[in-house]
Amino acid sequence: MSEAWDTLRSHRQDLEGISLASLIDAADRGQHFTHQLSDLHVDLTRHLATDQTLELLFDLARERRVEALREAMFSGEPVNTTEDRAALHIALRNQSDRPILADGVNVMPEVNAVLRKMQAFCESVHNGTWRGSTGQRIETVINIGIGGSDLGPAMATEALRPWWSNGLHVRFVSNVDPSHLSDTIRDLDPETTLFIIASKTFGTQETLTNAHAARRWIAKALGETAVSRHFVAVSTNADRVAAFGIDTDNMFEFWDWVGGRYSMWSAIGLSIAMAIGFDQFTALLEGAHEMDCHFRDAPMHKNIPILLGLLDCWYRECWDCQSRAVLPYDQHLHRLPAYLQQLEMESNGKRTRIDGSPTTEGTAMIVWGEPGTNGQHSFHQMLHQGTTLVPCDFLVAATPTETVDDDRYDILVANCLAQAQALARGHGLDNIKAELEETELSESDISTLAPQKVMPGNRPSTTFLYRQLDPATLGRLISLFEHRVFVQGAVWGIDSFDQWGVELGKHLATEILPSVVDGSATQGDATTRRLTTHMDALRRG
Ligand code: G6Q
Repeated sequence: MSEAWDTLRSHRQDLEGISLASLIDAADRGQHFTHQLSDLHVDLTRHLATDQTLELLFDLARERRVEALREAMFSGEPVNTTEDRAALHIALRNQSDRPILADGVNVMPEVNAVLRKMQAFCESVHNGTWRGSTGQRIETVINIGIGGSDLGPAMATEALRPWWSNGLHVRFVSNVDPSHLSDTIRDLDPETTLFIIASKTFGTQETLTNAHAARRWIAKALGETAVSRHFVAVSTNADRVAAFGIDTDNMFEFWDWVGGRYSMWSAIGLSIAMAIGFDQFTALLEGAHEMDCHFRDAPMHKNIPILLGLLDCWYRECWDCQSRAVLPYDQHLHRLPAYLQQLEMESNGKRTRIDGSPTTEGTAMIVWGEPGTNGQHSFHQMLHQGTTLVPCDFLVAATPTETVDDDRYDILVANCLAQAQALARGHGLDNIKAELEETELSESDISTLAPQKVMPGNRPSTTFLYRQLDPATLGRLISLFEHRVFVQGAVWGIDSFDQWGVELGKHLATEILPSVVDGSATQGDATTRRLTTHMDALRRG
């Protein structure tokens, strides 16, 4: 029972037939619907929401104790209740050095010590003090990790490609499909390649299997003794790192209070720091910290993560939106949708509340997307005219990260602005008919064609506009998305920091593996056994 939701549902009925165009055109629309943090401008004017909607959403946030839960997270309380852990990714970028307690202990000295160790290691690779076993300088770093130990660093290193320095190249291997590793190392020289094995548990099947394969590649070319110069680890589990054969002096630690998908700010970000240099990695942390302070301190009506999280819940519950599209008009953000898929869907794709009761509202929306303008020549048709309402996130920088000698970048920006406007305002039947009447078409052709061209409009979007996609801006953006997910989870009453839904599949894969290896088809249910039999027949040719 939720009084706030009941009121919001009936408010939604009142908005039936509302015109987004008229909302946008109101003189004071910018007042409560545009927000700024440093150079990050967030435009919410194209949302199906009025000032009253926002007030009712704030009532919902009060009812669900969003601000109190936020404080609990910042204070190191075990907000990951099902695992009895704090979720303190905010400590990893706490540039103020304010003490932050987990289990009553200030974590900042440890956090800062690991950052210093990462810095020293980055510098030693960059300046050639750290070399491969044959004395060659390291030219390529490969991060082997999966899920939270891959998606954040992979997204960020791609996003910050223009900041790559020191001549190092960074690549990522995540999939246990053997082709991922072999495609990644095919053109590389083992003598100049360094592997970072990134795994919180150091027990993940895919990562360890790939790590062993990489180790064989190094050992075959350079001998077993070379392993210590070509492998470092990022983990919370020193025993397993040592058992793999990596000297724990070359292990970068983090802690159980860092969730995998919230870990790119920890030593899991070593690959990012390797690519862009430690100073720029620090700028990334500073940007994130700035957003953390904003999220913690700003009142609800000015709080960007709170506003976005509440609007997400509004669309999910009151407009039956099943998905949200993430549309970066920024090629370097091409891994952002994949990163956000994990952040949002693994955090909030749940059906049970913290207290064990079933949720009564829909939870995580499906997050999907592609960079613009590519998506325009593909799925935007559905965004504009489909029967499903999909709120969209547009992201665009005012200036490109490279010098361009023509108008390609302005074309990109104009397309971004045009898409959001077209979604919101659409194109009505009367105008279309009037346009077609100027052509040679007959009246009957016009009456058939005109309805096909109608763009209903009223389709909501957020525009994130920033000066340039630099490390601090990326830090602000990603921290904003993390806190937006926190707000959604708080409203839905779920634990956003666990992921029990991934366990059954892992367990079954372990059970089924032996019968895939020997072709006996003895494991799994009838369909699995039938498929394993067919697989075996295909393998035998
Ligand atoms: C993230 C999840 C999950 C995790 C991977 C890798 O929040 O917990 O994606 O990051 O399963 O786990 P390891 O880092 O332990 O290898």
